[in-house]
Amino acid sequence: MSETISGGHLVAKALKAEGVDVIYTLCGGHIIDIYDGCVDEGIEVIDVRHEQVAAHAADGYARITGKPGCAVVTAGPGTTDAVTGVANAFRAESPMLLIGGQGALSQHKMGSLQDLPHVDMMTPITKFAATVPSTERVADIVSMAFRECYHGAPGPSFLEIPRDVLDAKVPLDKARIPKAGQYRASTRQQGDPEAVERLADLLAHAEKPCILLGSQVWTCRATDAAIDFVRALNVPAYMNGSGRGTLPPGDPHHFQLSRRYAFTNADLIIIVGTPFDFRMGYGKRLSPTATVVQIDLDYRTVGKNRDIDLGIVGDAGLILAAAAQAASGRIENAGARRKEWMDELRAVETQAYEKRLPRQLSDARPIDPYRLVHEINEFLTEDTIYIGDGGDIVTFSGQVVQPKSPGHWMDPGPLGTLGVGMAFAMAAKQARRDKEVLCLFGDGAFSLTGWDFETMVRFDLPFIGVIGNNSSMNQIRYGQAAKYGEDRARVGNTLGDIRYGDFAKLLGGYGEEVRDPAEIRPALERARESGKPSLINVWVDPEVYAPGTMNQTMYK
Ligand SMILES: Cc1ncc(C[n+]2csc(CCOP(=O)(O)OP(=O)(O)O)c2C)c(N)n1
Ligand SMILES: [Mg+2]
Repeated sequence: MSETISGGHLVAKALKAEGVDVIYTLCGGHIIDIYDGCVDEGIEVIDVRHEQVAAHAADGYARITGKPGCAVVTAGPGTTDAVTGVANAFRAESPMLLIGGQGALSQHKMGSLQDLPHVDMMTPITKFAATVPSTERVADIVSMAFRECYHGAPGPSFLEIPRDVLDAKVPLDKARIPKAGQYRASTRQQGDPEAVERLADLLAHAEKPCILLGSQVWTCRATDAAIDFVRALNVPAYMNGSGRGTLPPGDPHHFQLSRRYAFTNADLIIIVGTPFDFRMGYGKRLSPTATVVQIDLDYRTVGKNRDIDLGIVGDAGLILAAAAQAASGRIENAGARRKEWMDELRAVETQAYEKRLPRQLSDARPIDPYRLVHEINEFLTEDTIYIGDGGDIVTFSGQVVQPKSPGHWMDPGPLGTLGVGMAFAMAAKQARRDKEVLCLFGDGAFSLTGWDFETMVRFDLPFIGVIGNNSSMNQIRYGQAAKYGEDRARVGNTLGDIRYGDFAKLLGGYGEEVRDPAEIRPALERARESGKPSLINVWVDPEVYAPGTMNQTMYK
């Protein structure tokens, strides 16, 4: 008799071929054969408390490792619970595969347990969604889904595997099992060489250039190319999303607080790997007279919402390196020529910083959120991965916290999903045991997925959790107060006064309550020392709001 293999074991072989060494999951009878396959292939199984967390963790794993992440959930509610995680990965351009169970094909449309039209549900929020029709094709279709994750800007794929397809055993020689490194090619594109030449030309003539290094700079692992580019051509750089940390704070080309000034006054603006979405005011905040260049992995993003002077589709690293090379020799004395512009921006930057500094150092009680995010910024090391998960408190941190290394900043991305924090911390710590992980939560955001703190304890994944606790969904409350008046501002946004430090202890972690600003730093140090998953619950002033919240920029 020839050797046989089941569908679940074929899934595990396909994951192994892709280099995936962990799946995030919440169990169900439809999917257990995949676990059995993972045991054979040496793939770790991390079981979480909510499928949303499994999907966010797969997204986070992809961001941290550069490999696709994988979450495995059961049919019906398991899959619907994971929708938010897939949707977040879709908007954030994060390559992950969600595998959902499904009722047996032999019971198709008969009303089997947890039967739902998963593929229809997932199609609009994935790059590829399909049913696996036969056991022989399981590994083949998993590898197809991974190929599709890398079409243009990366994104998620979804597969549902009916229970009988997954559990059946087929002769090994009948199954197609793609071999590692032999079923998909690099999708890195160099960009149209003529367009790169034009960019070099624009750079040679610009007096006041600036560049925005967006998330794709990290996705493309283009950090070195971006650094070489800004240094060789003397271009001030702003960073957003996962692009934060490309240059370390203190670097002469690292700018942050003068972004609006630069976008208003520059003569050449180069936007790399970030769409003209709400975070960019749909492109309206860029000077109408500036020459605008947009570089992106996805042709659909280039020129969307705002006209551009030059668009280049392709890999950020290859394009920046080629443009720097083409411009070198053509730019005479870029350093001296742009010194005045750089000085001008630095002055704006310094003024904005000094204006805010007293707030950052405030001894006020209740604690000024600026003080909390200032303390966190001071506490971060080059090896701390920073995660933000919340509303107003995270808006504060976006202004003040500066990651010290590339790839050390994680936020949900343009879906603005509360609840990513625990999952991102889980993926980051699991993939990079050598790193410290710090997550700042709003108390509202924390409570969406906070039970997975227990998973962090169970898998011994120490991290420093900080809760900016204002007993409110403050970012929303601000808008309600502004629109309906203070007497109606408290509807639907008030949370209990929860001692989350005690919650951490209950679940086996380290916890503290902090009400004195002078105690923030020592508490953070003790959390670091504890070597445990921790929650430092910092009671911040609920009556102050971040400028970004007060401008309600996210709705504009
Ligand atoms: C999943 C999800 N639900 C709802 C929202 C809408 N929302 C945006 S900010 C916010 C308040 C968050 O409260 P918290 O995390 O406590 O942060 P705070 O604003 O109080 O600092 C809410 C509910 C969202 N972004 N994501
Ligand atoms: Mg809150």
